[in-house]
Amino acid sequence: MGKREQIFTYRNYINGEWVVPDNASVADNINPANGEVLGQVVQSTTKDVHAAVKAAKEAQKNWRLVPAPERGELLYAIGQLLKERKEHLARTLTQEMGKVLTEARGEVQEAIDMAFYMAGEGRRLAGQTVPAEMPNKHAMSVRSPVGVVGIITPWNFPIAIATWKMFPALVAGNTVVWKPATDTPAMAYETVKILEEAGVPKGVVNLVYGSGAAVGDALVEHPDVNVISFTGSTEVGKHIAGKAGSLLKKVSLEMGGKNAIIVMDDADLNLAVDGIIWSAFGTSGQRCTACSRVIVHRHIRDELEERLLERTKQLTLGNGLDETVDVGPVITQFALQRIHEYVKIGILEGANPLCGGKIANDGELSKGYYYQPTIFTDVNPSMRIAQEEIFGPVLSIIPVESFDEAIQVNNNVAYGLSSAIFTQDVNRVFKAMRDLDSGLVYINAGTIGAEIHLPFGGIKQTGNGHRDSGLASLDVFTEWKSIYVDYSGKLQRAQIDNR
Ligand code: UN1
Repeated sequence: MGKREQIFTYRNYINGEWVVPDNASVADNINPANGEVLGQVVQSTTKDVHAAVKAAKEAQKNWRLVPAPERGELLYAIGQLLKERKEHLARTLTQEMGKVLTEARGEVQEAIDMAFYMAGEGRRLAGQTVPAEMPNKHAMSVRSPVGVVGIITPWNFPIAIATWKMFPALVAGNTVVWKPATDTPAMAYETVKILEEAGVPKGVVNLVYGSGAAVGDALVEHPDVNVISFTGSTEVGKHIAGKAGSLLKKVSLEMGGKNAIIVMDDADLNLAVDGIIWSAFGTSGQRCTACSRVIVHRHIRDELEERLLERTKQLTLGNGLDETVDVGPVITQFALQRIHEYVKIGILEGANPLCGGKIANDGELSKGYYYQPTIFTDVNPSMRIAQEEIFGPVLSIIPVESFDEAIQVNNNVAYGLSSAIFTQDVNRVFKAMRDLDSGLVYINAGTIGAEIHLPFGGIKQTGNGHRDSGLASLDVFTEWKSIYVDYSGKLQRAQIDNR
């Protein structure tokens, strides 16, 4: 058998069957660490989307009637399988996405945590019982499933983000059509395999692929898809919001970030340096929560820069499967070029490169897509490198004179996902908690590492008012239904007979 024939093709999963679309074109699934072709992924068509939505709509008729604790039990079984396969999943994730193994394990852990968290929710899904205005009348509100949910997820957290959305959707009684990123089809395949093995009934979760807008648009525009939950770029999010808006369709969007860490003159500098290195260069800066700005008090700027420089120079680049590697590749050649363009922009803008600034292509690295961890100093807050999301290992240091200026610089960007401050001053802590304009705020910690049982998301161009994770995610996947039961045996006219 020739090598090509052995290559696995990642297929659609529709109504419980793994299917290849008619006349399917395929794209390669590439390991960004070394350019190796790991498999091929089908490019679904709008026809596949229609078949998937039809299956999901049909399956929802029964799924919504399965008692929620039973739906939760299925999530518990899924959690167990995820736990058993954690190492395999983490290795698969590192291979196709590039993040280092320790981080890949961490991401799979998020999926496990979400499964168990939402399994428990099957026994809650709490509504409210409240007094009615009239005698012999009962009033309550319950959470009702929305129906069919369209889930569109990115490559940077292929299992965590998908499960943040899928598990609350499922426990609430919805069925799902999932379109993962075509850069990470193996993780989508492994995830759906586990759901299948755990006994998720056919049609309850369906999988389609597609790069470009056609497949996503078909999902967003389909009249039987009741909610869209999307994580990805602000540009695509706006496109989806435009379409969904005119259809009056509920859409939950999690998009970009331009997250900062503020380091005040009273900070524990060792801790701050740890937090910055981890948040800026972890996942090669490819998190929407990544720190790409450090806002530092002038008094400690030199010392902080010196320490950051020393630590950054020690970081090793390479294949994330090697446990000694600190920073893996970025996702594609295109991403690598895009990051490098930003570095060139920074230099033209007059920022001062302290280290990095180049595509890393020594020896083995030349086979993959590696960028040197880069730090710019003397960055002015209005520069493009300090305003736009780069999504790579590029950090800008912005010196400030005061706490108030630090808060102002932090907030003066289009995004509002994650902010952090290092300080020992309790008054500053409380002011920062109040005044930092973002959905996530960290005190004496970096900007990454959100936990799954708290709401995740942001304000301004980062989101549109909804949240993933935590109980807040149930608001995306349920509709409130207010119910009145009048057991008086007569017509009671609210607001009239009792006034
Ligand atoms: C993302 O980058 O889109 O808080 C998600 C974090 C992770 C999730 C990041 N738990 O950094």
